[in-house]
Amino acid sequence: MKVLLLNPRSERVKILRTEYMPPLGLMAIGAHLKHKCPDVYVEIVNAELIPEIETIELIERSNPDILGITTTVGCYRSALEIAKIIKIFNNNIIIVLGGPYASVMWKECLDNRSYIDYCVIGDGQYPMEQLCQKVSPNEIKGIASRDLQGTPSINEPVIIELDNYPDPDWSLIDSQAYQEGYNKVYGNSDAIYATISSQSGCKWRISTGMGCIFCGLVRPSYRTRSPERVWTEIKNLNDTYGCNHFWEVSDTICSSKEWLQEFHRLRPINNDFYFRGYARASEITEIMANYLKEVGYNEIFIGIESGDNNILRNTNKGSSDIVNLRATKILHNAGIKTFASLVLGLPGESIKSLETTYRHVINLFENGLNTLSVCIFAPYPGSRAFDMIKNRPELSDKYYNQDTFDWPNFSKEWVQYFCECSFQDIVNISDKFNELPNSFYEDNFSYIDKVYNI
Ligand code: B12
Ligand code: SF4
Repeated sequence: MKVLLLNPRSERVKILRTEYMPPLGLMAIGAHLKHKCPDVYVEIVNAELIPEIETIELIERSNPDILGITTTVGCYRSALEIAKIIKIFNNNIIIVLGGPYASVMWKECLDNRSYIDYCVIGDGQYPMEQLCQKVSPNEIKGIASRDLQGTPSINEPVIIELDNYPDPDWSLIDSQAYQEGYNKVYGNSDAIYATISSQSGCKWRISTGMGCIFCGLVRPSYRTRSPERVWTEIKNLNDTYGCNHFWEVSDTICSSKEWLQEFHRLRPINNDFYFRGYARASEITEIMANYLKEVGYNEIFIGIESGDNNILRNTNKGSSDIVNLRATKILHNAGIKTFASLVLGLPGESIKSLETTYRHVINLFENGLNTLSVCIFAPYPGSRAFDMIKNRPELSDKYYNQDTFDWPNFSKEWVQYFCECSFQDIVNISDKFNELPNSFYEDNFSYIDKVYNI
């Protein structure tokens, strides 16, 4: 049995960080399959790193029994296009989609795309193991399939403790290729870099039922790996590849004070590892910043989103201008860089709120903020905002059962119905942010000019 796991090519013109962020989810599934099904041959292909035509040739040459493709909002149509070509090439290849997009859009996907056999919701490890063991899909938890009438239905996933999974398998990728991508961006020859994930889920999203209104990551529970396991993974990556800089991709690293305290307590005596990762502003206290610093964190990403408290309330962000400022000052005093991101066009956005946000950002820069990224809001599947726009009476027929979207247009419609300014006002102010030093525009709207045959 052969399984090929594919990270499809991004549909955007420029995606930050793709050249050095390996597909950790696929490496985790690959590790699990190698551990549980030793007879299964697993390979990972990252279409971001090879010319488009070669991806198809590689898959056809491999001719796997199962093709598993990861999906996000940035590569779903690329995933479908490859799946369709491969299904025509060999109808017997089982095609499975997983990842954040398919986890939410499984019903629409199975309704509209006959060449997709199954969608996996949430963790891919056990569903893929069971598919390899030829368990009937309608008995596999976490799989969505079609019934005899062709109607999609889902077998709800079970929540598995993260320590029950093996660490992602780095031997399945060419780690050197990602290191070269990292050096190209950071030019830091001392840094041998890896990504790790120690936690899954966000307490804020779970406790409030929806989290931030724009959040497209549906995870039913907050889970952590044990701090011992994470340090062991770090030391293994250091022993095997010399890794010393780690990008921690958990949704927020400060969700649990107890976890961070224990991770801090177990740090190596001569700790010369460096980390960067994500946190919520409201979770940053002096104590947490001190733990982070002593563990080796030198940069924290914070979604500040807006500087206007009404907008932050409408967004259910659970923070305020004061909280953002406090977090920036605390991190600065602890010697940790702050990388803040803004989202323009959140519910209720107006020229006044955009100006308030601009002043807030200037204040943050004066108080220790290091870098700012700015993007214009696009309501993605899995978020409350996506449901709000899709279910708008004027639009519900248009978007009924649709699995692909014209995102720039979708964003414009969002602004029309949920903001108090025009799309052009938002574009104008984003240009003004872009002129600030250490600020850059994260372009959500420039897509590769291509018609997808899906
Ligand atoms: C690292 C990261 C990236 C890296 C990706 C590197 C890579 N090749 O994987 C980079 C920086 C390139 C990136 C880019 C983008 N990202 Co990103 N990214 C993340 C982040 C922070 C971590 C992902 C990760 O590694 N998690 C850890 C692993 C272990 O979990 P996992 O990937 O979810 O995989 C598990 C399951 O999802 C499932 N699974 C995954 N794939 C598959 C495939 C199969 C076949 C199966 C069965 C199961 C399965 O099993 C895995 C193991 O349990 C997540 C947020 C998060 N905390 O997860 C956002 C996230 C995935 N990104 C997101 C977005 C929006 C983007 C961009 C569109 C951003 C932009 N403005 O351009 C681009 C799109 C890129 C693209 N090509 O599609 C969204 C996706 C939302 C959605 N509904 O689609 C997320 C969820 C952030 C969020 N909170 O909204 N991203
Ligand atoms: S955007 Fe971040 S803080 Fe907000 S609900 Fe999602 S993971 Fe949690």
